[in-house]
Amino acid sequence: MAMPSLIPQALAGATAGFPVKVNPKFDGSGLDLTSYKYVTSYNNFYEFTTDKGGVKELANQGWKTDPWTIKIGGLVENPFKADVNELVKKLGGIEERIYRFRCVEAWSMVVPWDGFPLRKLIELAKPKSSARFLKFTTFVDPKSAPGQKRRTIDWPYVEALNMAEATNDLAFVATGVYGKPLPNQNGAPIRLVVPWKYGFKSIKSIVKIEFTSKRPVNTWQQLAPEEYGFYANVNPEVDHPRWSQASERIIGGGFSARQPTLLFNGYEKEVGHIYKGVNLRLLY
Ligand SMILES: Nc1nc2c(c(=O)[nH]1)N[C@H]1C(S)=C(S)[C@@H](COP(=O)(O)O)O[C@H]1N2
Ligand SMILES: [Mo]
Repeated sequence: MAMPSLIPQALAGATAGFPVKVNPKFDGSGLDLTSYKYVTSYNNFYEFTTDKGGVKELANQGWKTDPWTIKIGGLVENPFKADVNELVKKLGGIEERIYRFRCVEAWSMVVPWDGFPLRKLIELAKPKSSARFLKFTTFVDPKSAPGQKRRTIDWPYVEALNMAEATNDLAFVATGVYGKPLPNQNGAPIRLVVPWKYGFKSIKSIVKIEFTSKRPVNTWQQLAPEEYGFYANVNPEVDHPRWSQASERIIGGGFSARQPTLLFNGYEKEVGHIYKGVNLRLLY
């Protein structure tokens, strides 16, 4: 008999679209996957705690991520609200993509995400010509998320992309990981994944996406503008004021496993054109 999961299934995120097939364009050839155990137990999710090893437990003590409504609005022809499962069905399902993932704290993973390209959701919303940015907002619920009882961040956590970034084929919305619905600690039931940018851009547990004409101020930029910018593109040549970004620790790779960090986290071919003529040192 199979061991029952310690996490009640009722608390898991959106189940629509599984089982899922790997998109052959992003099949992870040449990459070593980070194990499911590390992906789901070494987490940054300040709504719960700043202790990476403690998020999993705190995010699974009754916080409900199903059902979950996401609201799309702002400068669009077609504003809408949808349950995440309904949204997945409306967009024609999900696929799996294996991406590198690089945190600004100089550690990295390789993760098989399940979800859909952000572009599909943008096409459904039909942005007006005045829309230049997408602003993403996380839930606020201090009863379920004890980290929100503390003023570490001016809640809710927000992030943003410009339109060229958001419509790039790599920009992905995940509802799962490793072929299963997203566990709460990974940002159930719906999160962003922007693999050429530092991990903090990949905002978790999204409740609202707004199309705006002005550039929104993202949470980490607001907290420490000299350390974290709007773009946050992975760049080994631009160090964080307090540490080098030239290399990264490979999570689950064993003691002292490191590798050089790549410009745009190895996705220069796909996204380099967006930043032609941009001073990446000034716009970090
Ligand atoms: N809402 C929210 N989203 C968030 C964060 C957070 O604290 N709150 N942390 C970010 C950071 S710093 C990283 S590295 C990734 C971590 O994602 P993971 O736990 O799935 O690896 O989530 C990002 N998204
Ligand atoms: Mo991060």
